[in-house]
Amino acid sequence: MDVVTIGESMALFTPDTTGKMRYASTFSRKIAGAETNVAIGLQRLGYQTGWISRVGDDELGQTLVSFIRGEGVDVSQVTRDEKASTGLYFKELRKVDDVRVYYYRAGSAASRLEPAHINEQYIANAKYLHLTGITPALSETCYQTIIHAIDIAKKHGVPIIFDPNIREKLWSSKQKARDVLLEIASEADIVLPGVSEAKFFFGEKSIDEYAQLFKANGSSVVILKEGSKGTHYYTDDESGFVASYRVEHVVDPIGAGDGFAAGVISGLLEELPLDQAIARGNAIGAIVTMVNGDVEGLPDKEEIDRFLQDDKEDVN
Ligand code: KDG
Repeated sequence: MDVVTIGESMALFTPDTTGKMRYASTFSRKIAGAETNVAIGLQRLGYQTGWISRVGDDELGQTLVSFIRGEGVDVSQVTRDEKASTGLYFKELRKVDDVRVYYYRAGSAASRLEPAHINEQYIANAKYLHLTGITPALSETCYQTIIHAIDIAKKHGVPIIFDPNIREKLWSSKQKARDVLLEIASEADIVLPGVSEAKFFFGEKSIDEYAQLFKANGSSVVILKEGSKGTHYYTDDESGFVASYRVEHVVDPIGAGDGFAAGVISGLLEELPLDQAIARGNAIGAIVTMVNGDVEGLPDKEEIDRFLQDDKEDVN
């Protein structure tokens, strides 16, 4: 397994019309979930991923598992919960710069994930463990599951990649979010926060200061995303900035960060120089915003290579 990830996937309902959702009467059903977005992104680039989760013993749980399995992600570690439902998520596209999300996931099957659901060998055999800050926000047992997974990864020398993915709606308080997410970040080898997330953790500081704070917190590689501007990176030996790609017409920005993560992780798996891995991440993030849906825009290897080649020719 190249990458193992742990988290909740949900049935995503998007109104077929833009504007306030209260006026929408028809919806398209898609699938979403930050961790499976990353896993699917990596599968499309040719990597083998595995997903640890729990779904309801219901039709939508079946839909999720079938779709995600269909993308090639290993779903052998996904269990069914007869007592809770699969979570739902609605996405309201009021305007491209005003996208709102509504969760119906409290008490969902995935929120009942427990440390006992983790198979140690499954994580031990992975090249990377990918985590986001969404899973520990779902419940106390989900938090414990993430801590257990971290312990396993540490024991077996599996590097951890952590995207804080702050979802304030899921936390009881900002302070709790800060404490838990910084605790997890302190165990991660590579962190992928947005600049606005760095501000949430540390207050108003410079990019350099944010990077040093994440390093002092324990991560050796800090990749700081600054949306349409680009991405800053810091390791023990180097630091730099990779500009974003220009997108003429953003259709749906949600999922771009997961596409970015898939691109960067694929570059790490290929042992590309970090700036090239980040350039691929930036490109995938840009492509994802051009398509409606969290996973629909994730490119395959040929599409991303063509995008990067066309960009090089445009520059030359
Ligand atoms: O990053 C995109 C995710 O936010 C989306 O797919 C849904 O996992 C999700 C969440 O918890 O918001």
